[in-house]
Amino acid sequence: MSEQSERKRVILSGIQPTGTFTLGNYIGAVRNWAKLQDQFNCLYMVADLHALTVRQDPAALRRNTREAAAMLLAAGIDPAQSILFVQSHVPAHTQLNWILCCNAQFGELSRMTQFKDKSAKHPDNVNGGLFTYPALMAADILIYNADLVPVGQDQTQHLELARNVAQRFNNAYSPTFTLPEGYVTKEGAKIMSLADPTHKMSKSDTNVNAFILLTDDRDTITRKFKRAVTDSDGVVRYDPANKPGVSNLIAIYHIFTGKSIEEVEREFDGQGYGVFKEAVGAAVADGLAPIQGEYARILADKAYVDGVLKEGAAAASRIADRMIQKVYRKVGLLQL
Ligand code: ATP
Ligand code: LTN
Repeated sequence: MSEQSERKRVILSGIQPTGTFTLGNYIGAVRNWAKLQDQFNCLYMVADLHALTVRQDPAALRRNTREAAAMLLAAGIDPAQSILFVQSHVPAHTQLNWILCCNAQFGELSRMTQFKDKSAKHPDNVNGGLFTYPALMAADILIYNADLVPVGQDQTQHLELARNVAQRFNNAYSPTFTLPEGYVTKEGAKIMSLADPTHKMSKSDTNVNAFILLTDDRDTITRKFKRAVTDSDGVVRYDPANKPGVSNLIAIYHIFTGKSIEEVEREFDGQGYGVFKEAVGAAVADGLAPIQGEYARILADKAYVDGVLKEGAAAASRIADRMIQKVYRKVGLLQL
């Protein structure tokens, strides 16, 4: 077997500590991360620098960062198998960010829909970091030569940009970066808001009824699903184009119960939305309960969480520092 085929492929992904994780984050991204640990060399990161592209309260950001790490551990990321770290603890990411900013074009950055959406949402703070956000994300990925990046559908445009920048760099200098592929699962790649099922569920939504947080208790989960916006035809049928609210709930129920879409439709045939919503709430509450238990236990031991992050940062830095030296040399920065 050649050395190349023996090398375990590398996975990197990140999540912003902009608040408590939602069901969308869990289904679209985090749920898959633990499953990939046996098969791949995994690096998982709390993207605190990316969070700064939107104004953050310093104390809340610090708290959210530790809580995000604890939640990732609760969701099954095993520090004995994977490298778990905080983005700002590995300075090579920001070093590579600058090099990639100089290789990313204004035009391609201008086309990013997340930039357009977030600019519209925060018109008073359309900052440079928001604009170059994808270059830092490309740095996160390319610095480890990641092969696969498990994310939700909303991040595929950023991944495409990372590939383009990597390719451009490789052509301009010499082969340096692996071109990363997205790993977007078909199911649940985009969980929709419970208040407006034409928009994705987002943890920074100002309407708390729009999302389920992974820390929501059973009553809150039940209540939020009961209030979820559906439609008036009263039939539990999967049809995302015409019945986005009901289809979103079917997708969630399917993921938490393992029942196929057809089975779900049959199960609630002839029953009203009330019964269906109740069942979705119960399935989600049951599914999240073990994670919530673990989360409380892990978060109570701050020293443990911080210790994991410290070791993670050291392990990630060993890889990233080597790569940034190589890149600096290739672009012609003087080495002493
Ligand atoms: P924010 O509201 O602060 O922009 P967010 O909820 O969109 O945050 P991110 O930290 O940007 O969350 O995303 C973390 C991961 O979760 C990414 O891989 C993203 O694709 C995925 N993700 C976010 N929202 C959803 C969703 N509604 N459905 C599926 N995946 C999602
Ligand atoms: N932009 C991502 C978070 C993120 C990320 C990454 C994801 C930052 N760096 C690298 C994958 C790989 C988001 O979810 N909003």
